[in-house]
Amino acid sequence: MVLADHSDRTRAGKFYRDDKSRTDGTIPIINIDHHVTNDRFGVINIIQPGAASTTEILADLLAIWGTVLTRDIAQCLLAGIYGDTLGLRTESTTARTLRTSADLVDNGGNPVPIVNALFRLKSKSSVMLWRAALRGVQWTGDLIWTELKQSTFDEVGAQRSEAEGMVNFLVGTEGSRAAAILYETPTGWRVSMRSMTEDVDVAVIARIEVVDIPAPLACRSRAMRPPRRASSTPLRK
Ligand SMILES: [Mn+2]
Repeated sequence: MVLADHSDRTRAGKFYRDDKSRTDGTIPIINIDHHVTNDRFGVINIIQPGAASTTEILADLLAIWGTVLTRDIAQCLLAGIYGDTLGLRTESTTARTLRTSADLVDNGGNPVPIVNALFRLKSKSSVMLWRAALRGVQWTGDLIWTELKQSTFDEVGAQRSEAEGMVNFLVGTEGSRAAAILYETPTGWRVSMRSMTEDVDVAVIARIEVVDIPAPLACRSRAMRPPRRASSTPLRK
């Protein structure tokens, strides 16, 4: 079994939760990933933290294996790169990412439908959800944050996944050094955090990127505390 872009077994989500023996190694796992945090759970581990996306690694592997790139394969790999690099815009995007993307376009890949599907088209419920989130934006020091109540999701008929990208949108705000979105869940609050500045410990941020907070109100102020070094110095321009 090949698991791609899984930093650990639990990332297989429902497939992992429904039957943990599926990923316990009884079936040998080939683990292909680019997360620096990958815990090497496979019998074969192909981990390249320098790659901007796992599909960048897959493109190289397919070339090594002599696989003929069909238009469909090229399109899927290109979509993986665009998805993980927000359209070749993240810091993780390297010359290799751009060369691989160009090779995939040479093989019939087309960025236009990918950009439309991933970054342009959005549902009405998404827009209404974002409206609610932006109305509730607050600052705690250099931390910009907002919260989304379950009732808001219910009112606009939005899924949790429709709030994805909001934290990246907020972290691009001038004067912010970290951004957080608090989500109300049936069991408490869940926080998603991002930082764009180099002097905020990215590894710490990555570890707390998604944290479940069991008690609703008691822990909210704790969750809202900015990352340790985030409040000590002003934002570098
Ligand atoms: Mn990835």
